[in-house]
Amino acid sequence: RAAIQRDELSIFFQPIVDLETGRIRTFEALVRWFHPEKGELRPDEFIPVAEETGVIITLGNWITAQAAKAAAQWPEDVTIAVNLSPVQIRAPGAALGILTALRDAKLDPRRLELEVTESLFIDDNQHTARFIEDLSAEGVRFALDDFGTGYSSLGYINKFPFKKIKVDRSFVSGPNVGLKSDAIIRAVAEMGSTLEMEIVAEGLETIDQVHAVRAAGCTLGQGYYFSRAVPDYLAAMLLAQEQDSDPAARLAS
Ligand code: G
Ligand code: G
Ligand code: MN
Repeated sequence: RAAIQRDELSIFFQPIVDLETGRIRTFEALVRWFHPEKGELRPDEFIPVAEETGVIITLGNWITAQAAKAAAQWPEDVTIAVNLSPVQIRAPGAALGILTALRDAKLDPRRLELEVTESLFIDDNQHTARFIEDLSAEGVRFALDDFGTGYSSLGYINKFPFKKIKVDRSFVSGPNVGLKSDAIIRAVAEMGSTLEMEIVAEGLETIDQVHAVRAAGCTLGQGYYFSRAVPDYLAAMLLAQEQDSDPAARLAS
């Protein structure tokens, strides 16, 4: 709570790139905490605490509001993705909090994507379905994050209007990548193309990985190869650079 008041939190933005054109299509908002004594704290460390204490509701609304304000400065075809914790979604008035942030920032709801993980559906309830339906009706889009790590139930994809699936980075880089992970990415991408969903490969660190996931059918890519998460002024600069140079050069080597 104090961190919000003391202004120690900021939102960083990591680009998600079109694997056809090399252009930035979306920035994912990722929260950062710069503690005066402890230095940078990772969201993996403090988000769970914020969830346990309920602070995630205030924090989440703050993050969505900041992210929407930043996105309102970008070209209209660039969207913003915000991660939502299940606790945040289950809170009363959750949809209203998001719509208020959009209205205050004057951001078209179609420019907001909400990233949710499967853990949201573990104790599936009507409230969750209602939240997704209500915001979808306003034009907000939903992405299924970290796909491939949990139960990866296809039932959720069948039931909810996801526009995007984010294939977890463990399928893209690291020790467990190979023929098997490649076949899995291909199968997910094939389904995505039939259902007209975007498939994002997360964790791209090398140009070879970029080429591999594009060949496997992923339509979007994210990872250190393109950029780390950066502060808002650098995100704006990345977009400005696209005007002066050929974004497709990002995909060549
Ligand atoms: O880059 P990174 O270390 O920021 O993120 C680590 C984890 O924290 C990821 O799983 C990411 O989804 C989560 N995370 C980052 N920012 C936010 C946020 O604003 N809200 C929520 N709920 N989770 C976030
Ligand atoms: O779970 P979610 O997809 O929201 O988490 C994003 C997390 O992935 C953040 O911690 C972010 O910093 C991290 N990340 C983004 N790109 C890369 C990458 O290329 N390699 C690795 N190892 N981590 C990445
Ligand atoms: Mn995410």
